[in-house]
Amino acid sequence: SLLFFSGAFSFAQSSKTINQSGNPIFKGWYADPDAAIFKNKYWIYPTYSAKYREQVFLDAFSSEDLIKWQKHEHILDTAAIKWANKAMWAPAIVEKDKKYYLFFGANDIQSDNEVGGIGVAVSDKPEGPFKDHLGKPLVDKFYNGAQPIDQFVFKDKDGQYYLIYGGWRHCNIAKLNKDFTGFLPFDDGIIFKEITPEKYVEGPYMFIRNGKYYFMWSEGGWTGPDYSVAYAIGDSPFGPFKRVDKILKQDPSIATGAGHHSVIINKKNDKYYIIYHRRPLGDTDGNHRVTCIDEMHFDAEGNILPVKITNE
Ligand code: FUB
Repeated sequence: SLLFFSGAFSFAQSSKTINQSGNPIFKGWYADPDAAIFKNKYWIYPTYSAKYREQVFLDAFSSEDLIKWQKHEHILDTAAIKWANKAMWAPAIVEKDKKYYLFFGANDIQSDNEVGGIGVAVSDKPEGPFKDHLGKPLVDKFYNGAQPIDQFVFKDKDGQYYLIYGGWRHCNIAKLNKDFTGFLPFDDGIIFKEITPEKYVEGPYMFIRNGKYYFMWSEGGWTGPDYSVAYAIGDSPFGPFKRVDKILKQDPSIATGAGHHSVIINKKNDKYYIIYHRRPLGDTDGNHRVTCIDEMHFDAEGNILPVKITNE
């Protein structure tokens, strides 16, 4: 577990700084956390977990020590994104050429005839304000059956950025162009390559460890107790990815439905942390999701060990 101080929660006087020891790491209903480190600070970009029509903005959180979290309100909202009107989901942040790009889903489109999909916003600072980068979605259709949501931006060893995304049990990877305004075709001319592993539902994530590509995703129904995270290991970002196992799931003594995660790697001490959301025990509101951090360990062969979810 990620325990720096023991004892009860203590909240700092400022309404925007939360000094909280333990999980959840900050107050409020926040899901789908994407974590990053910018200039010696940890940043978390989550979904504001409310009803569809209330999901019209994104907040971010920053911390120097993973204990005191500063809330940055409305770093992006639908006033800046004219084509978006609800369901602003699952941000994915990336820094490139001194700019911060925030990829997000909006409108939860159910067909190619609706307006919405995956958008890109840009700012000079991690706390925003972010502006619409394109004036329209970057992905606005269902390629290979993948709903255009749950984006993750992956930087490969050679510096190439990829968009990995997809709901509705399909996952695509696409090669981003230099200024994130569109995609470059693969050698075979394809733009959206499907890399869906067995049991994949949504929430993809990728990182490299000892030269191997770890691909992780959520399984189960997003409001149910079976919501969880599983993974595969491949030799390239395109796989093939053979599912290894589930590594994050509910614990009936702690919380239910643990999923949609990201990973922080502390290169100084080679520690890995999984940042994810889960639902408090006994709660019946599917949107009551809170953001938590726990440690992630590997065995000698490089397999991810089951994560122990904690209150610490
Ligand atoms: O938060 C909205 C949706 O719920 C996300 O896009 C999914 O991954 C699930 O967490």
